[in-house]
Amino acid sequence: PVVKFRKNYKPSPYLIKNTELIFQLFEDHVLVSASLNIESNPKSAESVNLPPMELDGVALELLEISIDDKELSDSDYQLKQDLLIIQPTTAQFNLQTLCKIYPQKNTSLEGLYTSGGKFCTQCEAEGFRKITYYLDRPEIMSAFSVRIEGDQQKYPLLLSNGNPASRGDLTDGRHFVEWHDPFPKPCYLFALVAGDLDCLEDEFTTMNGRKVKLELFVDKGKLDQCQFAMDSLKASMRWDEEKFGREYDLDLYMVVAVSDFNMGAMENKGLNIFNTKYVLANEKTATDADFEGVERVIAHEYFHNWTGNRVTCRDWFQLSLKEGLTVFRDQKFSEDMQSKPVQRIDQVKIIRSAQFAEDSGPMAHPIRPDSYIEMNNFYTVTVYNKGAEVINMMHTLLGEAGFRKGMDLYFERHDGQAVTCEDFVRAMEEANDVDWTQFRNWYSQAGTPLVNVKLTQLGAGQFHLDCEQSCPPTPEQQSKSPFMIPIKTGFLDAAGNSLKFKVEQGDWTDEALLILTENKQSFKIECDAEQIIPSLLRDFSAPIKLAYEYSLTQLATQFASDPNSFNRWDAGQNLMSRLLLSNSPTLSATDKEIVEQAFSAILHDEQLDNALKALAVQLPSLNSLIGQSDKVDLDQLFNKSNQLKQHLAKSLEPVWFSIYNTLAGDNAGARWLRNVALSYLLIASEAQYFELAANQITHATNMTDELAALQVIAKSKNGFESEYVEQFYQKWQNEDLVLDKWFSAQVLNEQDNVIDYIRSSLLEHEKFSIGNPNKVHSVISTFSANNLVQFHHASGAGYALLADLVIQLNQINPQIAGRLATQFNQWKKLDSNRQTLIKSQLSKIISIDALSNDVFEVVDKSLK
Ligand code: HT7
Ligand code: ZN
Repeated sequence: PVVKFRKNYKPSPYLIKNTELIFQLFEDHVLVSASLNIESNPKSAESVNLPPMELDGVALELLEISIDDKELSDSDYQLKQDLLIIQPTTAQFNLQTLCKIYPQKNTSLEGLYTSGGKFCTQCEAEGFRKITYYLDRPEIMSAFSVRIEGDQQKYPLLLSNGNPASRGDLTDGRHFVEWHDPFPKPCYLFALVAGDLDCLEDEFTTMNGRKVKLELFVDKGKLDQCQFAMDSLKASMRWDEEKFGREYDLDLYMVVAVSDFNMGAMENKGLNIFNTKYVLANEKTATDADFEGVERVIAHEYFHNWTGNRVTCRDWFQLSLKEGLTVFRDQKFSEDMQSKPVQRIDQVKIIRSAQFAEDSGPMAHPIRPDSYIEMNNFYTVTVYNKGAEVINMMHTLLGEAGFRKGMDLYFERHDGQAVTCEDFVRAMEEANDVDWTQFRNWYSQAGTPLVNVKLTQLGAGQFHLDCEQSCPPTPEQQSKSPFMIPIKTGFLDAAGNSLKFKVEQGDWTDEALLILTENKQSFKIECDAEQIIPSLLRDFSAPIKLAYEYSLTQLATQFASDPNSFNRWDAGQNLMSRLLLSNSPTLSATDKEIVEQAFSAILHDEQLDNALKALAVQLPSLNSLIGQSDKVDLDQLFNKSNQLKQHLAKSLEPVWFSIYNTLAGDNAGARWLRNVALSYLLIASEAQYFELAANQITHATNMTDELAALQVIAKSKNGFESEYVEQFYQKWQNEDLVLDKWFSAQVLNEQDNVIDYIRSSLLEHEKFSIGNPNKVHSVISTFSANNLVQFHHASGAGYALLADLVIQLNQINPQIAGRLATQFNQWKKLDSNRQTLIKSQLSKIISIDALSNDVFEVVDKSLK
């Protein structure tokens, strides 16, 4: 495997000005003709000498090749592993190729493939090279014209990017459509879809009065699950106009939903392709969380039209330029559409459970990576979510108006270009006249900074807040320079009331942004109170770990009354994490009581909304506890977390019962809290409360309640044999996305026979398909990421299951196999028995024949 380095970037010696493609679709193959107008690149020093031109191509059968209409002989070109090499003789020429490809056999779901009888594409990051020979790198921006020919009956719809230019009939029952995209684009944004689909049509009038046709294509019979996605699309289009002044630029916006898809969705220009999971939703089939997912992903792909498509990445090391920024934009959109603190808590949970883990594991990388073997392995929570946190810090530092000024300048300067993260930072800096030399460390350094904070009282009303930052070594980066860290801070009195204070010589305030730039820094605080409780890192103002020695009472006070909703939730998490991660093997009675009382106060707080209550009374996830630790005693952690859940379930049983019985589940927050109550009741006594769940699954009128009941039933002692689990299957066996939920609910059962059950029943089930990433995710990723008790079973059976699936998928779908393999990445934090077991599975994987680059890169780094 070849490692690519960011520092070795060189501009391409050649450009492709125009790309004309003809696709002839047949039942077992596709013919692709390409006509490329090529020019030497004036920005490349080498190009004056007309060096050999290397075009990328993978699994292509080259049938014809000519330059300027003259057919090349065998000696005029070279076919090497994944490359076609030609020797240009002029600075401008036209290259024509004809290739044969086999999309029906393409299980990698990259390039052109088939899903449910239709043709579709996925070209990001490097999938276009599986379609035709090309300069498959994002800085090559070309104007595309595409003609698609296929059987009229099987493929009445023939779609590509841009606007339809012409269509007509051919012989043998075939027809064609031609498309032209007026915006030059990198080939990773190319898309083609051919099939027979239903369409939901709508229209959007832009801020300048232009009419845009909106078309949402789904499998036949699914139109009743489309309206929410369409509404979300229109809301996103309006939001981007209002918040960022960005208008849609084509006359047509199409979204196609397919079942077999490696990620959530893809922002191809004018023709988004989506995983059905992020399009199809109605009350009966989708949960409240699913609706939020649809809204978020529809928005994310739409926002890419400006942050990604109009301004794209120069090279793949710059991925966070478009992804971090677009995640930031979809997060702000969701905050405006839903509850802001609830959204922020969800965002932070992802950072703490998945990103902190990545940052402390073998795959740690800066948001702008320095090297990669397989680019697909770098679509990570670091590039996406930490990338969004870095943008969020800019937003915090500059304020809404300053941030907008920077965005405007970025678009003004770079519209139509392929640029770098540096270009983005510079636009922000120059629009606001600030110097962000140090801020750039967030782009170049991996790892999660830790800030230790201490408060000392100097005299009456005079305090010092001493901060010390450090960042642990990560692969390839042993020592780190200090980061610029904005810490949003307030102070509370012992009763939890917000206090006025002054920082240094500043004005009296009840909230301040402390900006840490040194390794050690001290802030002088004036505050007219005896005892003050700092409320630090409000709204998670930086992606760091912060340590402050709160007493348990102080945390309980903050949990009860911090005016910052995020910090209020966080204090509860902090309180529980402290107890669960302490060295002591069990929880003391006082520990349990402190949490019980804190929960009781939250649940009886009439001002607090139900969604925040639901969040506040859930224990920190095991993943976030592991993600935050350097070493972890899993057995002790599982034990203590069970003890705490049992205690809270039992001691607050009447409260859970009353919530369950009195709360009308007529909105998402209420349904959530009521279902949390149900899960506590089943922990308190399965025998006593099983009937509630049985009754709920039988009479539920929406999927949120139906699934919540299924989850507790499937988790119960006789979960696998339960008639309700079987009834759920019978009811939903033809609804693919609901079946994914059915699979997932079962793999969360924590009893010892779950692994056998997964192997013998679920993986062998007629509705399970190893080629479908949603199914693999429902069963294997859900099991290994969310059933930690069984995944980490001391026998090693959970590890063997995951390794077997990685090996099975290695050839079928390397991208998914690589992603699955990352589930082993936390192994160095575990005890030596588990370390040995995982290491032996990793060694087994790395020694198999024909190991893909995707899996090799992950496993090799993990073993180092
Ligand atoms: N920009 C896209 C990233 C992507 C992808 C999507 C689908 C299948 C494979 C993929 N590889 C990379 C998705 C996004 O961030 O919007
Ligand atoms: Zn994206």
